[in-house]
Amino acid sequence: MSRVSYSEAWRRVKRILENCDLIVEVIDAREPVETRSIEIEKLAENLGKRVIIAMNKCDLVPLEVLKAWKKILEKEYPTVFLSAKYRLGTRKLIVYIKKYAPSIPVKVAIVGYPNVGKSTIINYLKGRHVVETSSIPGWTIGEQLVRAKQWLLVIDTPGIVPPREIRNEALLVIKGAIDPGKLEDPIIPTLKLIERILKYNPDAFKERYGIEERDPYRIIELVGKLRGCLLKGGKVNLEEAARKIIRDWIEGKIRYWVPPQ
Ligand SMILES: Nc1nc2c(ncn2[C@@H]2O[C@H](COP(=O)(O)OP(=O)(O)OP(=O)(O)O)[C@@H](O)[C@H]2O)c(=O)[nH]1
Ligand SMILES: [Mg+2]
Repeated sequence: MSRVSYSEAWRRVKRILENCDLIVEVIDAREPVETRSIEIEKLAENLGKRVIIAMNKCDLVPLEVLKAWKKILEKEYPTVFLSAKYRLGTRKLIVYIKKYAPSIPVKVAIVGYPNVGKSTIINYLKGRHVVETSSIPGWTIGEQLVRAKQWLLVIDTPGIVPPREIRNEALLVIKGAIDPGKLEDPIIPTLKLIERILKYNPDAFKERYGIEERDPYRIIELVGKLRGCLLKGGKVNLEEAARKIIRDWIEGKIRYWVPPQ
């Protein structure tokens, strides 16, 4: 579980969506489909509010892949790609906010799954550090209203997970939406994550850890050995090694992205 329960986070975000003028849905450019929130989009539609999709963390994905995704997503919503961390493509987001705002000044809700970079985007829009960010998913608990510009109010929100996914830890790991420190049994979700990473980048573990191995279980063992995740007696602490792999993926240290089919 995150520091705020998923159902409470969802309730808060719902209220914010009801009270804003425009919605920026932030997704992770590495996993655009998995980190899109259909629930948010449906609610926005019911409320008659416009949505802009912001594909963040674009520094981790090649340009041609980003362009291909943008083309697909734009069939449904105006889409920008950016790297809030490295301040790439961020001007385009401001241009789109201005373009799609029903009126100016505008109140924009920044929403999405945990850890996609909502708070980092807020800080970028403000031009300095005003909200807390963290590599631990589920960091932001409460909403925070920030006057980013004279004409632009932005609301930071807690990351949300739809109720039907709350118990699917393997899926949440793939979405980067759960704190690996909170997983009771990280092994099975990590095996699934490794399978997915290898599917899209067979060399990912070689690039990160120098491991040629392709068997997911052996990969956890080898990462544990290499990184000194050991139990008394010298056996590998598989849980610790698995958490390490999840953290590395969340932080973009294991390279993979999903191209459009
Ligand atoms: N590589 C990369 N990392 C980013 C980018 N934007 C944010 N991050 C990192 O992603 C992590 C999560 O960022 P936050 O802004 O805290 O994410 P959030 O969506 O507010 O997360 P919650 O509050 O947990 O819902 C942090 O470690 C950021 O430094 C980006 O454009 N590129
Ligand atoms: Mg946040």
